[in-house]
Amino acid sequence: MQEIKLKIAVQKSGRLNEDSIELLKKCGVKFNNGLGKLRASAENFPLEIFFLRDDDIPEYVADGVSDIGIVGENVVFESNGAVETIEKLGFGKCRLSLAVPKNFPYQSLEDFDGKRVATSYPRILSEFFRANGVKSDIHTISGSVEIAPGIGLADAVCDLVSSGSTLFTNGLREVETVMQSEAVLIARKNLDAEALKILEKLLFRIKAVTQAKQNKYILLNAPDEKLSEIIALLPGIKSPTVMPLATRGWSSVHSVINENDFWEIFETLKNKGAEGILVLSIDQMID
Ligand code: PRT
Ligand code: ZN
Repeated sequence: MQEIKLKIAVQKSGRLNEDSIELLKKCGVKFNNGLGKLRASAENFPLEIFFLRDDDIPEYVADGVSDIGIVGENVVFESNGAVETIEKLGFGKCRLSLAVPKNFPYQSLEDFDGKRVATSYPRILSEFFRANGVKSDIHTISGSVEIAPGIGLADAVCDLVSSGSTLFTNGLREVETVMQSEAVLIARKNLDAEALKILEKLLFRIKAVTQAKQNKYILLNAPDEKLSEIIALLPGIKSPTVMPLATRGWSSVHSVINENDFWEIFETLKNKGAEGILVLSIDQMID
């Protein structure tokens, strides 16, 4: 009998391609993603990988060409594919925002009434305007949205933003956020039992990888008289590991810490006498 494989669609090339592949590889899935490949079969996991344009992924998943996929939430919301969002993946973060020419005296959403707004996200934008009682004229264009006001095609734009430099260099000012977005794992509704079983196995690994990314392994040397105060700053998963150093009066403390918290408590650790602080990345983390 042939082994059942779960089919996953990832972006063929573009902003999500590398992170999607890295995520699967960190999940221990081995496959050959050589240039120009349209599909690959994993060697050690029941997974078949399809490399597609991101815009097509929700529909391919909804239609059953693929079972699951990795794509930006913005693309999922814009498509009419009946898919479920299973997990946020923490990369490809951006926002879909409204922006106006720098000299536009913007005050509130009402200012978009009767204006021409260029976007590649007509579905999301019209829903946003409808919810906010704005009647604007949405112009759908598929690329280079940011140049539309400059060439007289529109009065404003609604586009994805990450650093903001594209808007800036085109003389535009971001004024409202329509949605926040990041890469997500999507799945077809009503997957059969066997596909679900593989998905659960993969999802368990994905969670271990995404959780690990947000955390760091921290090691430091602490003077024994400050140990309890230092430990209080480093709760760890259960509690930190404390081991005596060969030098009397000193201990080594090992713990796991949220990456953002580290910079918050780093000064306090130093002030309490912590020395030799090492912060290491974690590949996988299972509570
Ligand atoms: O070929 P294919 O259709 O697969 O790819 P694509 O060209 O349609 O998409 P791609 O690779 O550009 O983006 C894939 C996904 O990455 C998007 O759907 C988002 O979910 C996510 N993402 C994250 C972004 C950005 N950040 C982003 N900054 N997608 C696009 N941009 C563009 C934006 O459209 C604008 O042109 O980058 C420019 C703005 O960037 P800043 O840094 O100047 O603000
Ligand atoms: Zn695309």
